[in-house]
Amino acid sequence: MKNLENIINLNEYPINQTNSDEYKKLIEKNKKLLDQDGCCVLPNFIKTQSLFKMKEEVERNLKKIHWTKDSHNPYFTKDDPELSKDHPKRIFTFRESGYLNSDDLETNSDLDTLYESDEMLKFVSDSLGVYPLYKWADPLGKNPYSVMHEDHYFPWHFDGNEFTLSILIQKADKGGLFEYSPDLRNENNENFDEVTKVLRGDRKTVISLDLKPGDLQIFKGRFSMHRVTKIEGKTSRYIALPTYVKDPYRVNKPEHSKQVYGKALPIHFERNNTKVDGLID
Ligand SMILES: O=C(O)CCC(=O)C(=O)O
Ligand SMILES: [Fe+2]
Repeated sequence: MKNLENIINLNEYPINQTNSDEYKKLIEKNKKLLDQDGCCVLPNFIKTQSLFKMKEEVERNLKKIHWTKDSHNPYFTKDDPELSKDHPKRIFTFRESGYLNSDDLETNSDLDTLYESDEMLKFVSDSLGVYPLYKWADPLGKNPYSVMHEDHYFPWHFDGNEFTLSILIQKADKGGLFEYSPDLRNENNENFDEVTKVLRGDRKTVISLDLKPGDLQIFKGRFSMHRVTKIEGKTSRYIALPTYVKDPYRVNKPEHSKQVYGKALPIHFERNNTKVDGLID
């Protein structure tokens, strides 16, 4: 268990003692929240000293960040003029935000150590009740930092991977809230009508979270459409995004990777035809 005790608040969250009653209780609680709300938030999961190291890692590497100013539909696909104008694949919203991609993390970074640990994988798998669960093979998207400055906005979308953790590192003065519509689509139903409603501003199914630095959130990014509201004020928002998947081989589609992480690598083209779950992207 390499250094995990320096990163995670193991007293409160004994993810390294999977036979303990505390661990079992924790899993029960997470499962209940994930079933009820489509997400669970674990306050103070990350130790303050590690949070500080993560913040410094982001700030040391600001020059490597890939910035995007572009318009996206919720699936990160190209426009499809064959479809009617009000189809959600044709509803594009402007995004401005940046990523420190996973291949630009520092060696032995706390974020990498946490992500690569077997304890974390087991904990997420048990919390979701998904077996087997894998770390993502995508070299860019597997555990990046997302960085947003003043006025940046990350519009409604679905992720390419099934499950995402988020660890807020630095909070914006105002705005920068994570909002999601739980389980809006599933493997058998894209639910275009409801997706369109949320894109048009319907708030009926939307939950807004005011995460705190050090909180760990587990959510189902491929099924719950989500966004980050506009950043207000001078303080930038930093968040770490470790990801987990059902298929250890599949990676993002090249177009999705280009739109989100700024580039596509040979692996994205080589694995482009991997059978997926039937959802658009
Ligand atoms: O920054 C967040 O809270 C979520 C970011 C996100 O949805 C993504 O990077 O795909
Ligand atoms: Fe996302």
